[in-house]
Amino acid sequence: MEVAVLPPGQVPAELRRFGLPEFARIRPLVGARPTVTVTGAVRRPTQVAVADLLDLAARQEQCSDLHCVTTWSARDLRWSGMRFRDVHERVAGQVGVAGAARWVTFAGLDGYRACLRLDDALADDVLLADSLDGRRLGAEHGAPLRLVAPGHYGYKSVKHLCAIEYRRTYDPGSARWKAHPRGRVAHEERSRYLPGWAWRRLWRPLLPAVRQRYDG
Ligand SMILES: Nc1nc2c(c(=O)[nH]1)N[C@H]1C(S)=C(S)[C@@H](COP(=O)(O)O)O[C@H]1N2
Ligand SMILES: [Mo]
Repeated sequence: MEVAVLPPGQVPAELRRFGLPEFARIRPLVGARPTVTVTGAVRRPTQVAVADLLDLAARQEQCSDLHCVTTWSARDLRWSGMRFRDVHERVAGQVGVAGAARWVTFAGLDGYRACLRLDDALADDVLLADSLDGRRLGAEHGAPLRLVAPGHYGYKSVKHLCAIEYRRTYDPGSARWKAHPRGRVAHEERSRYLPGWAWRRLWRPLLPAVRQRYDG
């Protein structure tokens, strides 16, 4: 039997709703016609219905793992949705994204925000997903649409997506100083200031308390 190896410092877990503790009690209500606002370093900010966004490009199916900085990993999640790159290519000209935009912040209906370097967000495996394991994404895991960025720690994969903000500069977002600007799993970029292996030891003991806030 082939046993795939998890990235350094990660342990396998079931997928459960999780996030920053301060967002644990916010379960956004998704309206009948949800939209995504495209704004920031653009000439013509716009708002697109999620339904129209999903018609912009070919649907992609992807099986990937979700790695949280607090050291749990949920494996083999079957996402379906659009490549962010395909959406970007169709919308960027329309909104007039500034040539100097190097970063992109994704925001959720709960007010949560996370920023990716634009070139990282344009990778093949970065999706705007509306489906998980063959079912429409529920309130639990990010309805109506969530970002899936498997090469980056989970805090970059914003649930309940309602805004895409192109930026000239990095934006720490909701995780503030705890966020790493790139957050690449392969480089163990868990947080800033200390190496990844040091953050493992700091984040792991906090996991049970955060779990409890989400489960309770
Ligand atoms: N809108 C929103 N997105 C979010 C978060 C959040 O609190 N709010 N938490 C992030 C973190 S830290 C993780 S690990 C994943 C967890 O995804 P899950 O709830 O589907 O397990 O969502 C990410 N996206
Ligand atoms: Mo996380």
